[in-house]
Parts: sequence; C-alpha cells; structure tokens
Amino acid sequence: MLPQRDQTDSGSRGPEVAVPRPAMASERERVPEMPDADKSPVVAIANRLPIRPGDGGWELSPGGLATALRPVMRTRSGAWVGWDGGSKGMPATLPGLRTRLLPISLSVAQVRQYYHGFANATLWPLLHDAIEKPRFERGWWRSYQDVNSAFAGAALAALSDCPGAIAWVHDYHLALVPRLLRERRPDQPIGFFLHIPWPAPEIFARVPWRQEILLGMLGADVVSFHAERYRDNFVRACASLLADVGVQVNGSTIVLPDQRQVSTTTAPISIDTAEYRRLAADPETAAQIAGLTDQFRGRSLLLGVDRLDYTKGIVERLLAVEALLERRQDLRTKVAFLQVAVPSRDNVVEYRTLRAAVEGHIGRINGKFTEPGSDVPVHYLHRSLPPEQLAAYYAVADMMLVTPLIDGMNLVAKEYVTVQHARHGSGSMILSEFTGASSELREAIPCNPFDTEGLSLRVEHALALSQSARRAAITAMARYVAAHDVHRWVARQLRDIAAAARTGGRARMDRQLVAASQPGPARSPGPPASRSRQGRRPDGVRRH
Ligand code: ADQ
Repeated sequence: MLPQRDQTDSGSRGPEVAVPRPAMASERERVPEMPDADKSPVVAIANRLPIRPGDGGWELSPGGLATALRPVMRTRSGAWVGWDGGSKGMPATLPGLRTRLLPISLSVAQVRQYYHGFANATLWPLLHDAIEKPRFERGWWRSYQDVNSAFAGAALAALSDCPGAIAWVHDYHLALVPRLLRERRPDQPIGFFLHIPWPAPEIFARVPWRQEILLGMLGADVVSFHAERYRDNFVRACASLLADVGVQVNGSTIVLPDQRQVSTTTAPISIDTAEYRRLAADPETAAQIAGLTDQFRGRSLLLGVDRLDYTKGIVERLLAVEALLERRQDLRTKVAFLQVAVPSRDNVVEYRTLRAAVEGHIGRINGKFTEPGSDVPVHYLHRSLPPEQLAAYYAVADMMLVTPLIDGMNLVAKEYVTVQHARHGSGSMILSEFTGASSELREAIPCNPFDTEGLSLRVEHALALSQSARRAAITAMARYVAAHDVHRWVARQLRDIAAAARTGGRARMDRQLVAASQPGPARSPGPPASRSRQGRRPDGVRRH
C-alpha cells in the first residue's frame, strides 16, 4: 500500500518565479491573524444544503459531505450555503447543530441552465474526460456566472457574521466562487475541493471559458483533488492555458500575476467507517441479510451499486456479465448479478438514454439466459435504498463490481470493504483502474472496463479465488479505509486551508513591504504592465 501524500510536488513544469524574500520577525507580527484549523468556524459552500425532509421532519442528508462535516457542524459555529432544491420552509438550523443553513433559491430557468445545463451537461462530461460530448451554450454559461455570484453573495454575508471563519467551497458547480470571495475579502482563508476528476489539459481546453474557470478556482488558497493525476492535470492546465495572463507554475504551487500563491494538494475523500461498522451490526441490517441470503441461496451474488450515470460503466458491466454467461453455461444458474441504480439527472437527455440502454441490456440478458424453472440471472433495482438495506446488500454480495469508465473517487468501493470486513466476510472486489479509489485500494482486482471480454475474465478469475486470499484482501483494504476515514480528510483539508492562507498572508505582507520600500508611487498588486493588453480586464482575462 502506498502512503498518501499530504501535499505533492509535481516538480517544476513552468518558469520558476522569484520566491518572496523571508519576512523579518517584526514584519511577521503584522501578518493578519489567521484561523486555527481545529477551532475556527467553517462556512461551507456547496451546491446543495445538507438536509432533506424525513419521517420526523427535516434531517441531515445521509452520506457524502453532510456526514463528513457533521462533527464540525455540531461543535463549531459557521454556516452552510447551498441550493434549497426547490423545497420550501427549510429550517435555519437543526437541533444539535451550530451551523446555520443559508438556502439559495434558483429560478426554473437557472435550474435548467446553471444546474442541468452548465454543471451537468457541460462541466460534468468535460471533466470526466469528455466521455459524453460536453455541450457549450453561452446562455448556460451566463446563468452559471449569475448563480455563482448569488452563492458568493450569500457566503460573503455569512463570512461577515463569522469572524475568523474558513471558507470551504465544493465542487464543479461553484468553480467561480473562490475568486468572487477573494475579490471582496483579500485575506479570507479559502479552500476549494473538486469531487470529480480533472482531465488532461487538451480536453479541458475545449471549454470556451477555460481561463475564467481556472482563475475562478485560483481565488482559493488551496485547490484539492482526490488523486495525484487530477492535481497534475490541473497544474498543467494552469501552466498552458494561463501563461499568457501572467500565471506561473512553481512545482505544485500556482503563482498569480499579483504574486499570490495557490497550493494544490491531493486529498482522497473517504467514508465514515464507524458509521458503516455500526450499520453492519444493526439489527435491521441483520434481518435484511437473512432475507437476501435466502433469496440468493446456492448462487454467487455479484453486485453493482451506482447512481445511474454514464461514467459508472454500468452498460460495460452488463456486457461483461453477458459474455461470462455466454462462455460459461454452467454459471447461468449459479451466479446472479444485482444492479442497484439510484435515479439521477432525469432532466438531462444522456441520462434518459442511458436508463433505456441499461434496461434494454438487462431484458436481453435475462431473455437469453434465464433457465426454465430458475431465477433470472440479472436483478435490477432503480431506486435509492435505506442505509441498512444497502449495508445488507454489501454484506451478502460475494463480489462487488466497481467498473466506472472514470470516477473521481468512488465511495461505494470503500463502503463495501468496510461492511464486508465488519461482518467477517470474504467477498472480492473488482475495481476499475480509472477510479480515484484504485490509487488507494491496491488489493482489489484491477480492471479496464473498456475491455468487456477482459472484464468478464476478471470476474471468472475472482470467482475462483480461495477464501483466504479474498479475506486477506478485504482485511487489508478495510484497514486502510479505517485509517484514512472521512474525519481525517476533513481535519486535513481544514489544516491545509489554514496553513496555505497563512503562507499567502505572509507573501502578501512581503509584497506590501517590498512595494512600500520602493521609491515612486505605491504600486498595487496586479499583472505586469507589459501583459496588460487591449481587450483584457485588469486581471488579464479576455472579455466575451
Ligand atoms: P457520486 O458520483 O455520487 O459522487 P460515489 O462516490 O460512488 O459517487 O457515491 C455514491 C454514494 O451514493 C455512496 O455513498 C453510495 O452509498 C450511495 N448510493 C449509491 N447507490 C445507492 C442507492 N441505491 N441507495 C442509496 N444510496 C446509494 C461524487 C463523485 C465520486 C466521489 C464522490 C465524493 O462522482 O467520484 O467519490 O462525489 O467526493
């Protein structure tokens, strides 16, 4: 298992920049007070608010960022700015939370253009290696700018109410927010975390507003990614697409024309392992396990759990199962494949097409391979499951098929190994080499999901592994995940932001001192005069 690095230096790829001279002790004292990562309030800015209506009223949404930030929201003041999703009457906070919830309402047109359009039909496919063709519409881009401004406005108000807070901006929906905050609060500690991949610079370069998006993210003190290859791609994009506006790259640091420095880091997200261990032991989960064990008795259960998204490789997985059953007639009554698919983004045409394709493949495979008097080989649930039921599926599955064509991290892989280990299971996991998780879960059986025949052979190989080999792999992966859980990720992200802001504060201080010590009129930070060309805004970005 390779240790994950807190902050990775990719080596110099661009012209070196002058490192600001070290400040003298007396100068350092004048640096503005920076936040304490372990105590400061946190203002989270993410597309959605972390609550949903439950049986007994509003509750925290399960999974993801809400779970990750639950301890922070309980113990520190702060706020969460997010879209209300169209819900009315959201509470200002929840019992037991100190965080205030600040809902953003979007118009019908904004939901269509900003959310379904620019976020999910432009940036999502673009940043996933353009495996579906990204659509570029100027109206969507304008809406994206407007909505990012609205989020930034709400975040600025929250930051004014929370002195010393860390601003933590999440994901591709809000790439412009860090810079909008920076313009109004130059000394604000700001972090940006991208939850999805970052493609090679040649792919990212296709988006007409590439400079604005990059400079938007570079408003942060630190920009973080799940995997080293995404971080590296981002740094290379900055080097190649921002050189003409005076941005330079120094190892893993991006230096802006005003000499402000932005760190880039690799910070793989994880799960709340204690919560998944608790779920594994829950009586409700145990009852569900008993039912599923009966249902699939005598068969090896292969499992896929995903949002119904074209990045997840669901069709390729089905084709691999089909190839396996074609080749191994004896397995047709001995293996069952269950695909659990959460409905997702029905308003985007590619998702509707995908659903039709998935359901078509399942119908064909079952039509072809169901033996008279026997159960169907492929089972399909198109719905969201309660956590106990999901945990039960993880517990009974003999094999987990995690086969995305590309995936930022993939939390399902971490959830499966955690539940299996907690239940003393010995399942095996096939894991696409194109997931962030594959950099961490080295004991999984790697696969290339584009090679469906090869994938089917991997499944066949995994079915033949000894129980001791499978158990050893699950144990090693579960231990790794437990040692790198989401609470550690949150703590490290907040520490990184506070540390980068401190470094940036010192650099700013040094700059001001250098400017003050030079004769002539005081110079304000900005791009070098030689780079200020016609048609550029003062920050060097062309107008569109
Ligand atoms: P997602 O694309 O949503 O997240 P993933 O990381 O797998 O992908 O998370 C899915 C979550 O949904 C898991 O926690 C899983 O338990 C849950 N889930 C899946 N099917 C479910 C079902 N039927 N019922 C209930 N819950 C279900 C994005 C990126 C990922 C990245 C995460 C976090 O695309 O690459 O890992 O953000 O950064």
